[in-house]
Amino acid sequence: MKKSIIPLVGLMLVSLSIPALAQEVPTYYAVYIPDDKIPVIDGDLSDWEWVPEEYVVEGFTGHFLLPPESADDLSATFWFGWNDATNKVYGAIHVHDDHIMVDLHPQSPHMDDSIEIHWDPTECGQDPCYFDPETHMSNTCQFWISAQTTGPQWGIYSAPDPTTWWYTKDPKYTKGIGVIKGNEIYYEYYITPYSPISWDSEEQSTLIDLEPMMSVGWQVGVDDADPGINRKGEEGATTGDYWQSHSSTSTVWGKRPHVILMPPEEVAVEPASWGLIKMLLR
Ligand SMILES: [Ca+2]
Ligand SMILES: [Ca+2]
Ligand SMILES: [Ca+2]
Repeated sequence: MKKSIIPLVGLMLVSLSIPALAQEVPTYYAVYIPDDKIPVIDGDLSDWEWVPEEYVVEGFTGHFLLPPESADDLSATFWFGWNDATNKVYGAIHVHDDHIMVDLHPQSPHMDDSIEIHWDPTECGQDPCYFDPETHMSNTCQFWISAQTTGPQWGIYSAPDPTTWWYTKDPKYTKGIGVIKGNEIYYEYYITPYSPISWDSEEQSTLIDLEPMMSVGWQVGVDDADPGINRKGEEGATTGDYWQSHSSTSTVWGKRPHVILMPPEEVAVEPASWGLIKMLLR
């Protein structure tokens, strides 16, 4: 039974051998995606096979309602990237899950098998579920991607219907998808960064210009619903309340991890140089 949770930055921390970093908010590195390698958002993750292994993150860190019982219960691999010309961040997640449960909560997909992306382009630290009721503005967003087969697979909590909202209905801004194949779910997405972002219109939103070495707030949580047990760990659940595992880094670290947007020339950067990069950013 595998209960150990591999820190997302484990590879880099081991490489650096600096114990003090283990208690800090994690830092991830978004690989620079060349113009000819922009991924197609379709659930086929072969677009990401070129990414150097230093940028591929396996396992979870952070808080769980109930930790996965084993790698078969829930395990995941994460890819992060960005491109300057498109001014978008891209991501992919491969989740293995022993019981795939979708379509039970079309209005609350986090209670089914799904992922949640917290995105804070200016690292303001605001609650990602919050839109100001008067200004209709938010500085951060919490996106969800589900693999449900009915209804939308992509939206933002506390925001308008994703099928009608200007930001989520038009793929020029953002897109996400989850594709189920047996016991695997393949998620893929991109985000155009606005902060603040307006409930009402693009004109009232502020586009963030992504630049090399920029630090943004970004995390991915994975939700697992399995039959027979609910989120409180109670056996014999017979209703739709099967949500039981959720990995979330913000709870344990106090705030969202940093993601550094790597410059194009650093695609093949050696792990030994991560320490220098971290020092330059302090
Ligand atoms: Ca793809
Ligand atoms: Ca499971
Ligand atoms: Ca599940």
